[in-house]
Amino acid sequence: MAEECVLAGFGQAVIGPPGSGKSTYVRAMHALLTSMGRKACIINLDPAGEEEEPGAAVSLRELLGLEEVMSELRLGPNGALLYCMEYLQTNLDWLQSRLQSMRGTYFLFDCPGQVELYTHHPALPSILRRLGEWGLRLCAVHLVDSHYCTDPAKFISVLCTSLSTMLHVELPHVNILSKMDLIEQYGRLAFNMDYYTEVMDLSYLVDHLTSDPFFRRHRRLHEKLAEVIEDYGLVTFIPLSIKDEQSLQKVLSTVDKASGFCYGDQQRSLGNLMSVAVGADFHFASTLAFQEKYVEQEPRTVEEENSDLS
Ligand SMILES: Nc1nc2c(ncn2[C@@H]2O[C@H](COP(=O)(O)OP(=O)(O)O)[C@@H](O)[C@H]2O)c(=O)[nH]1
Ligand SMILES: [Mg+2]
Repeated sequence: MAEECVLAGFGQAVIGPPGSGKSTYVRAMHALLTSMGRKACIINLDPAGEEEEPGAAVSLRELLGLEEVMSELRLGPNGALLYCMEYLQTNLDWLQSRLQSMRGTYFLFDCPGQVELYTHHPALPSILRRLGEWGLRLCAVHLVDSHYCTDPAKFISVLCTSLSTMLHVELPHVNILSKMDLIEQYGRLAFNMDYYTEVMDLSYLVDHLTSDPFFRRHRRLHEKLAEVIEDYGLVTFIPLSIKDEQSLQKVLSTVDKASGFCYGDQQRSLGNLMSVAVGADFHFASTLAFQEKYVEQEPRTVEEENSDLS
């Protein structure tokens, strides 16, 4: 089998800082996909934590554990985690053979929470790139705790991290504000929620921030940071509460558009492609039909495609 086809399929790389809700999201997304009849599995790439991720089909800990790396190489938790990712990067044949046995499944990668992996360390992007070369079309799902919306200075730093993550990871990308059910408990917001999710005119945020005497002398710095974020124009967020299935479905349909899943196989699913192109809301029955088609890998004739459209 040609190397580029060994893993033909789709999936999500779930990334973000520690505690942002990645593992919770992965479990909830797995349950949602399963309830919709879409075959999915969890791949735990986080070697940290005391307990094994429940429901993970594959875990990096089968290859090596954080604790043994810490004790054998005398590294702290952060250094040991980076070592684990570099070890995985040089032993990707292990991951390939584990994933190959589940070919056609939708993969949910639960990634570690070290921010340097997403902003400048080369291991994770290199691993994700390799997965792409094997034919796996991934979307990065980047979770950020919505708590940061309550503080303008923290929100600007979240925008900067999200932007550098998008540029570093180099995948179709969906940013999420997680734990939205807690937003009222977190405190009063200076602007309405759309302002934060759509990342509207940041001069208001800078004005609000510099009304605080402590930040006033750093106004120019914040203006410049806001300018960089606005010039790229890449960062927006989708609000998510794990208890609200509708918000999870909204995330899934955005991810499916970003990764191309909703278009189906580009050569075959003309129907899906056109329904997305005309803005028709994507319905999940067609993704299930696509998955079945995709797994059986049967080429379809033009007549069959046309009958899909009628
Ligand atoms: N209220 C609420 N708690 C959440 C939500 N998502 C995650 N959590 C909690 O946040 C904590 C950290 O979540 P976890 O998935 O372990 O984060 P990870 O370190 O990014 O994998 C856990 O206690 C979760 O129960 C959410 O949408 N709402
Ligand atoms: Mg986790």
